[in-house]
Amino acid sequence: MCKGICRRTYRGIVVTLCLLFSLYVILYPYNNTFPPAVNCPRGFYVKAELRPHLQRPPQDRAGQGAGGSAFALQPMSPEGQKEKTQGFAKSRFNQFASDRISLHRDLGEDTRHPDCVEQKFWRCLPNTSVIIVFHNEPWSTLLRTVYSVLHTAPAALLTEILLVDDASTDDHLKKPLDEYVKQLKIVRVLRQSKRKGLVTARLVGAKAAQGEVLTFLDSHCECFTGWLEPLLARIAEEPTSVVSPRIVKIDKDSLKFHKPLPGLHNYSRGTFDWKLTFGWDHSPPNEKIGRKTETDPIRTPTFAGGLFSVYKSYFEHIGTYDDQMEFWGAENLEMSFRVWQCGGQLEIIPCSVVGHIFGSQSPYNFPNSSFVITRNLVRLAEVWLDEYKWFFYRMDRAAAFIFKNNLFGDVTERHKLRKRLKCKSFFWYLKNIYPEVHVPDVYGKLENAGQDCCLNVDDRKQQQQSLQMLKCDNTCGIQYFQYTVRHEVRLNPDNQWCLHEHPGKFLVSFEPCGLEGQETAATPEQVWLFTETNHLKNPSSGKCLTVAGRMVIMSECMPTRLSQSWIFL
Ligand code: UD2
Ligand code: MN
Repeated sequence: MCKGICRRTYRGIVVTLCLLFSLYVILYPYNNTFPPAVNCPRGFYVKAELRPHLQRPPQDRAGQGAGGSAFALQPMSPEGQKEKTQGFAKSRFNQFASDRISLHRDLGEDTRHPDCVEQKFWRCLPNTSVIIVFHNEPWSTLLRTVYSVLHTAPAALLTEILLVDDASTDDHLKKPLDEYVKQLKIVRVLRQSKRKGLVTARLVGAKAAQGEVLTFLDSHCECFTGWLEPLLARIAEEPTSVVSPRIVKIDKDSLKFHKPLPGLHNYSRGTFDWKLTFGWDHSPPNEKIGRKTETDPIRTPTFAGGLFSVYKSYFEHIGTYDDQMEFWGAENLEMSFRVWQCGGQLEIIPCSVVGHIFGSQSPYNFPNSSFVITRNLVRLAEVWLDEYKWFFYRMDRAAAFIFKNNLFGDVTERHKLRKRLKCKSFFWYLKNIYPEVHVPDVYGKLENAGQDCCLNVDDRKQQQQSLQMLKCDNTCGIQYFQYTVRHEVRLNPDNQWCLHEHPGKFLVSFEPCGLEGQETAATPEQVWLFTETNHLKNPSSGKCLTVAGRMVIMSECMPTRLSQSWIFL
């Protein structure tokens, strides 16, 4: 009898295994891509299914800029020269040339990596709205952007193109534009009545969009063959991804489109410095970042911010934008830090190539432009940078001024968002997403917000009684301190002395630093956190550094107490 049971069990196991194996074989194709959507018909899109909305009209191969080539210089009449100079002054790129290049120019043969050219896509890609915001963009660059989408994006995946006008004043962008786009069917113009900047303009577009995915482009782009499918495929596979194409240069002087060079496949990624300026560097070697094929995404610490795709629902989930940021600047870093810190990922998709005209400088004249940009940066620093914001304020005096005088507006809603999404710290971001970053030491005076006084140490005897508050003029001792990545407040210039709490005694003094090796944590009595309310708090005792007359003591932390509010300047 036992034998019979064993045989039956054995047969059962074999049958189950066979069943599992057949299921695996049937479902295998999906395993390699992304979790199949419920009604995902099997198989790949065939070419005919990815036909664009509009076929490109036949192009004159010898025409100006044809195939993405440079505008050829010709002898110029004085009027031509004048037009060119004026165009440059207004748009910061060669508008004269752009106006003479076909709005439909094709970009020649597909020079992407062969793996990109051959890449196939499962019939499950989400559709997208393309959102293009603009302010006083020349007609030719705006329309070439629109046509390049219509000529390349598969009609089946392109829900609409939304052009959002950030209160342009140029006449051609008013009625003539409305009239012109009527014939393009899926193109709509939306308008902000008041000039508020690209953030709110993009939000107008995002709100109106009907596609599952939002794809943002600047108003002077040209899309290369096959740019859209890899973006959509990646977010279908990883719905918390925010993906950028590989952005190539369209030359501001000649309008030459810099196609990917065959055989040259080193990629850039986005970075930043402590002035919070966006920059590019080379992505680490493939082996180091676990890239196995040329179609794999490249993780990027930050992104340029103008060209990207994201699920509409994820864009909303992750807090869209900080809508108090005005005009231009900083929204790209804000979104980069937010996406990473709050559980998403930011990637560049190398098979997706889009060209962009990098003008000689931002052409927008808005009142107080440098103040506005810095204020936007302070908003992001206050929300996402934790104690690392002091690096920024040390580097940028204007930012420090805006911070100190509370001119950056209210960021409570953004803090609430950070809390609601349970976002990680900036320290986590640097350690895990951008470990190559250079972290400088912050050094400077420690000014108390309640009075115009600085922490001062008598340099003759570095002891408790010599720690006091004096005028911030360096006349009676040392007023320079260093705030280290390990959260110590060190005394410059010899650096061997650390601000030290004496637990249970309300006393604080400078004592020899406990931290020896780079890997160890600092002594608990010497750890100081700069809190959101600008308190210097010792986490082990929970007390805060407090000014009492000319003395400095430890006392219970009270959020609104100015005598506990410190500024590192
Ligand atoms: C980069 C981004 C840009 C944006 C900016 C920081 C790329 C290629 N470009 O600078 O998208 O993230 O960094 O803010 O990633 N615009 C308005 N209203 C304004 C100003 C600009 O609608 O007040 C439009 C403008 O017409 C353009 C877009 O916003 O379509 C971006 O402006 P840009 O092209 O001057 O920015 P860019 O490329 O120098
Ligand atoms: Mn741009």
